[in-house]
Amino acid sequence: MKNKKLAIGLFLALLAAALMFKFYSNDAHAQKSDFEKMQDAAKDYCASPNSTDSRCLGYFRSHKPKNLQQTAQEQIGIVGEYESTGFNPMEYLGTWNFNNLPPAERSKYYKETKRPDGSLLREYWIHAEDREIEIAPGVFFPAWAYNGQVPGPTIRATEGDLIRIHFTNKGTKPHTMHFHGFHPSSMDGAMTEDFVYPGQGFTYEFEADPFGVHLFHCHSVPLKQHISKGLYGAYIVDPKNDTRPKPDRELVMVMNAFDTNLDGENEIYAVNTKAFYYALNPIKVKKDELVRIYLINIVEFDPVNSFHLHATFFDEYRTGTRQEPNAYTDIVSMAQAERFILDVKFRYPGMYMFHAHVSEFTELGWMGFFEVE
Ligand SMILES: [Cu+2]
Repeated sequence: MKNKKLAIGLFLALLAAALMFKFYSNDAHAQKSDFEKMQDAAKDYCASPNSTDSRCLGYFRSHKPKNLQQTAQEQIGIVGEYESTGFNPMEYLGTWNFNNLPPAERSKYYKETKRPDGSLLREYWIHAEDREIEIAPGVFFPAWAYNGQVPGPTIRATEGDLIRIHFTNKGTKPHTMHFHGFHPSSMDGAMTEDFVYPGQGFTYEFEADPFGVHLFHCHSVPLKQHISKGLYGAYIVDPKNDTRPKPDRELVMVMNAFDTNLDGENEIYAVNTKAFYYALNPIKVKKDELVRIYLINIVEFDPVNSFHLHATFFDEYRTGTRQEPNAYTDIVSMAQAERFILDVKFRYPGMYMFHAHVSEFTELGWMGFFEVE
């Protein structure tokens, strides 16, 4: 298992190093938009044993490979491509209340009913299940998942709405849904008497309050296992009287990680589950548009995670519970379950990296790009 962990680490570190090296060495504030060229170059990086790049020599000395990248991939059977089916991190960014589904399909999971005071009753049908998910190209993880996806479906309401969740447990362990926000103790989903056993269900109901970026997660025990296996999701509450600037784009980003060999440490890190997904598929935004990021850290086992964005600064709204930003910065550090709203504008077109400033996490998958047009 140790070898496998090392091999996965080596491969992911190489991919990160390749992408980062190429990105920095291209002088390329002029060429940054040429993502394909960068990808090609990254593919060749350290691929030749004749390379004189000092960053490659150490690897060649210790591995003597015919082709380092290929060898690293062969060792663990990674072929470098994600399966096209299943969870789509690009779609997840802008999906809440099942708005990615056609109306007939959507109505199976989500329903809005107007209430006398003008607010909405928002009903959700959520279940827990055991599901194998892809977390790096060709690397699968036996997850526990809300509606079969990690993170679970994003729930979004306006302050004062009534939320009703019809939860059923189709998995093999007792699970719950525990929401951050105001609610009575009977809706807390955290005590042993709140556990929903396999085959059973429970209806959670509470008012959406306070506004901000929150989360929900399973609160069954052992808690770290139920969270790290994938039972969590974003819960966004918009202010009733919203005085903030209106965003042109909204993106949900959940920083997560996976303990693939169950040793109590993570082997793969990501934003929205798939390692390096947004490095391989940059997020396209427009210059000067206001991009609002709902950022959540749900990484288990590591006390601190961070989010750093290149070449710009952003307004930071801590927990999103005030309408005035509390900082103007280019990095946030987050303990587990902390969340922030980040309002970002890019001044120049080009390719901009975002990543954990904890370098180990970056090398193990937590790195992506914005492609600004
Ligand atoms: Cu659980």
